[in-house]
Amino acid sequence: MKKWMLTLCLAVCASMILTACGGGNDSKGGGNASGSDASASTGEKKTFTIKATNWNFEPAEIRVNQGDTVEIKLVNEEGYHEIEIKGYNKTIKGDQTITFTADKAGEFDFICSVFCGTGHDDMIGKLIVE
Ligand SMILES: [Cu+2]
Repeated sequence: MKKWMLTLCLAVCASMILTACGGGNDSKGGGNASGSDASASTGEKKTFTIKATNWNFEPAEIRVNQGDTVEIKLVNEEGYHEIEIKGYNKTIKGDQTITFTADKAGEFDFICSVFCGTGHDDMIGKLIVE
């Protein structure tokens, strides 16, 4: 009988100590979160405005570094066009802005993804990530 009570007391005491310790570690961990800046600042932010007309993108080539945050705004100056960036699975609808991280290096075609007339197939640009 006495042994059983002693065991119970030890178990309760031990769990209280563990709980107290766990709480202390949690608050410490939260304070260290600001130390992760290095991984987020590997790239710069690059902003582009691409103007679409019948049937041309201007500029037709955009160049960024791998790891950059890329912001692209599509402005339809003539007609209605959308941009699909091949290999990045990104679509920019008319007069929309998208932001993504250029995490893959290479050359990626971007095309108009809505049929817009006779010159539709000529609407090809290139995103270069180096
Ligand atoms: Cu088109």
